[in-house]
Amino acid sequence: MTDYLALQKQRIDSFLDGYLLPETARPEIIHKAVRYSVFSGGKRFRASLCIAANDTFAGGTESIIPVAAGIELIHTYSLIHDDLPCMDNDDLRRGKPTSHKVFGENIAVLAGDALNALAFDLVSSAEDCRLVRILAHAIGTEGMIGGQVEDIASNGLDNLTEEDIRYIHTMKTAKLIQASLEMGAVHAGAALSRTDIIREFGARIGLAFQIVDDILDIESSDEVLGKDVGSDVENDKATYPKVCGLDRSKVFARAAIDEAHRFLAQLEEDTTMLGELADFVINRVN
Ligand code: GRG
Repeated sequence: MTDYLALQKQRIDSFLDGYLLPETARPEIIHKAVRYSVFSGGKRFRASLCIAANDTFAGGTESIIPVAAGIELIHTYSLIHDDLPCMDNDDLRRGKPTSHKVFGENIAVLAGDALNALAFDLVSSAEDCRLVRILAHAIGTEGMIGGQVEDIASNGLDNLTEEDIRYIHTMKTAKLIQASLEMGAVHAGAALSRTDIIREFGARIGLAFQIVDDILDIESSDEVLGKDVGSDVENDKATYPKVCGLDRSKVFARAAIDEAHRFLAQLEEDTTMLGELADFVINRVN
């Protein structure tokens, strides 16, 4: 699995290197900031899901790469904005100083905004407005932004229910992961009945991904994670371990991955890679 992720990362990074303007383009600071965050690391997990879903139904078409790269630009945008002083106020991301620490808050905001615009440029280049709409819905008020709003409002609260935390994680994280898979399947021309199964699969692995993120914030180290471990606890963030305890959080993550596998089993296509990506979610260390 790590080989597969490394290969997709290389394809995405090499495409983005050619697509993004050079650091010397005017105004230099914004192009430096965009490149700094895009090439600061990252597993390219969402892009890999998009490619794997596409390949499950269509078999290796290169035209998925701009679409998958666009999704990674949205993800990078969300990380830059999530780290801002007005959000989580984090100093470290992917083992490096966060964008606002290097370029200042104003440029970090604009770098995120620029990545959003560039992402839609890339996704729309596939000339299929269904892809644009799936992405727009996933990151709007009924998706990532909605989740982030509730996440912020939940800081410091002690009366969150399991339903609340499931909602926040589904919106904040799972929607983009689900959209990555759906976009891959739609691009490949998968039948609606197949795309529906992929959406159900994506919802489960997306939820598990954020639960595992919460767990790693407690059990990992700064070196392995590339960010400040324990910051969720320190900032009294809404997390699964806070609401359900560490052991039950692990049970919920496992159950979500098991459910995801049950959805995959409904497909007739070869789903080996999607299954391995689901297992990666629960086994990952960073
Ligand atoms: C960009 C639409 C938009 C909204 C901004 C800030 C914000 C609203 C939303 C934050 C969403 C967020 C940061 C969720 C966290 C998701 C998460 C688990 C990130 C880490 O993902 P990895 O592990 O990171 O895939 P790498 O570094 O590997 O790319």
